[in-house]
Amino acid sequence: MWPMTRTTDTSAAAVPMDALSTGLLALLNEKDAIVARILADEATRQATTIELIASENHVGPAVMHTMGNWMTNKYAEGYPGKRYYGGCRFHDEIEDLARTRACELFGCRFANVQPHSGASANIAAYMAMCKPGATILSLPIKSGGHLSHGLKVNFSGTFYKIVEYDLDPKTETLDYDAIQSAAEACKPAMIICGYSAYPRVIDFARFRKIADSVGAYLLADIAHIAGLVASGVHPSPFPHAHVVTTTTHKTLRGPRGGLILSDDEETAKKIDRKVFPGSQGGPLMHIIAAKAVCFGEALRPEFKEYCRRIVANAGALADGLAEHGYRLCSGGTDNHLMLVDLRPRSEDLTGADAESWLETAGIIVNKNGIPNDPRPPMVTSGLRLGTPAITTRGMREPQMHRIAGLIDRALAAGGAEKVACEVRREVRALCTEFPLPH
Ligand code: DSN
Repeated sequence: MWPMTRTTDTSAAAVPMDALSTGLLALLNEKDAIVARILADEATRQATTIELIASENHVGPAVMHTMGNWMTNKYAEGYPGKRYYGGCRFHDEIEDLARTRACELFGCRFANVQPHSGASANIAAYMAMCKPGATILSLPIKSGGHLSHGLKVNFSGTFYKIVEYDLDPKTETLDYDAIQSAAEACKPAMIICGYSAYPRVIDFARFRKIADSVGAYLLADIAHIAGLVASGVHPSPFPHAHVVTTTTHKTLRGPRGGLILSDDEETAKKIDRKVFPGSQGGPLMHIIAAKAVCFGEALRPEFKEYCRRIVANAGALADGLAEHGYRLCSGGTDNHLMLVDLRPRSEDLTGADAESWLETAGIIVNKNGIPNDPRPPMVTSGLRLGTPAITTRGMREPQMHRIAGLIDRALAAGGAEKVACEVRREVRALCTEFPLPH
């Protein structure tokens, strides 16, 4: 069995840990005890809390430990076979492997695995598809879009003319007819679909029709749903999108990083040039190695089952919360996340309070604006919850109903310490029953 490591958080349960992690902490204890202590505390925090942030996950030991490898020592600017540095033979091999696996996983012809993040992927993809100042049609962050889809203070809002489409205010879902009209009115160079807080299926084919009708490119940012797309649990943006961007660390359960996919050779060439030298220097080859491991894991049949369970768990958690009187925006969820309107349970309850009270109880969430939220983004009337991380722990529908009950108990108590401690104890017990991958 794995050795048990007790950290400086003496209130925490002993945390099951794989041998390499235990070895790392022992090494760091000798070389840098301060960092060792901080990392051990974080490992304990993750092991003993319920992670419901929709964009987070727990990587397995293979991905985790591949991130710290020899390839971090190397500059490999350029691409396989065309590098600006010597000594890149194995970097070529690993990058080719990652690209090939990514293409197999997403059913496309070209992959650029070098973007450091989802935002970096978007920067390069926008540069490849649009000239500065071009019009981009996208969903604003307040309605579920991402900051790199056009927020004024972001590069996207600075260098492009952003026109917004919005959700249908009644159904809180995408209104494709309205998007068509918006596209006809503004004639964008590019339309962005794919979101950070949208709980429903995206009709990529419909988006492509809209894009074609006005001569626009279609970019699908599938950062949140990448795992679901790869496993066929959500429809694929291919062959509809001209370019697809994603992160690798959400439902895909890989290292923190970005990825750009495409099907057309000319587009792929433009994208490669805009990643390097357009917007990045040396690729993080150690992370690209971990991306290859992640794609290899996602190609296995058990990953498909994992993604099916993510969605089933999200449905069960949403049902559980609805039974306790919370309102699910759009009426529920089809994917890994849900937006919870707290007001029907208690008019005064804000997302900020809920986030803080739940953290005290060991349940980690993020406050999130709901469509047409009257409260500002740092307060909000809602929470965004997701099930990728708790599904990784092996939790199933019965645990989702239990977690919905724990959330309600902590929130109904208005942050009262006694109740938070009781819930915290139950959270610890659940976490012990369903340990992190090790
Ligand atoms: N910040 C991420 C999220 O939480 O959805 C998106 O990049």
